[in-house]
Amino acid sequence: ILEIKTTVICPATQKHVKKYLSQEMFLVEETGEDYLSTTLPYIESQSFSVQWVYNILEKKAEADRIVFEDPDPDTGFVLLPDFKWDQKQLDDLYLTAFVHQRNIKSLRDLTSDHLPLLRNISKKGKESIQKQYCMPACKVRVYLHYQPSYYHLHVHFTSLNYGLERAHLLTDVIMNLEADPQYYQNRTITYTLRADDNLLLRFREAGRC
Ligand code: M7G
Repeated sequence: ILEIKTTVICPATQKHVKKYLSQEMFLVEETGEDYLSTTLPYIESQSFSVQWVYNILEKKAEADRIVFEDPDPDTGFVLLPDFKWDQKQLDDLYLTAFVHQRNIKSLRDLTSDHLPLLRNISKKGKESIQKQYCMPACKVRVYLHYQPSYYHLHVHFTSLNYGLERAHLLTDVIMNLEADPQYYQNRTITYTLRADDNLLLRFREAGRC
């Protein structure tokens, strides 16, 4: 049987349309310094809206879809099915945990101060998925994307059928921060950007790509 899976995005902004058109890719090796001089000013200039995340955290949206919440302002999070998952079958399971703390943009901001938060998400997220979907932890991949599309820290919980592009496994992130509190401020992080990505333009202007 031939199966076709489609994702319908409506309404779609120009940004959505762009995301699904194929584009030449370029590799960026972003040092800690590049982040401060190029990436951070870019993120701040774009004012990417994360209002939809705040709506979820404040129960103004998708409240009925919440699978688990830990309300603690420092270590708490909300876990719910991602838009990419219709919840009809477990082989494409996809949930996302959004942290209650509002000042963590991405993996780059994480230090050893965030270890209690990360350990809490790892433990309670996996337990909730096991309880709700009878999906054992050894069947779930837990990771952060870098660069993310939205700069409010969130963690992906997916079945093993999803690709690993941009993924930084949560267990690795925790171990790296245990070994070096400033690991993600200092480390070079490599990722690809599409030719039409404005961040790539910034790296080109900076002579870094
Ligand atoms: P990302 O790693 O920042 O970006 O993840 P990516 O889409 O490039 O992977 C953000 C995640 O949030 C994605 O998996 C989106 O599908 C998901 N997402 C985006 N929006 C606008 C919503 C939403 O309103 N509700 C839910 N539940 N998930 C969303």
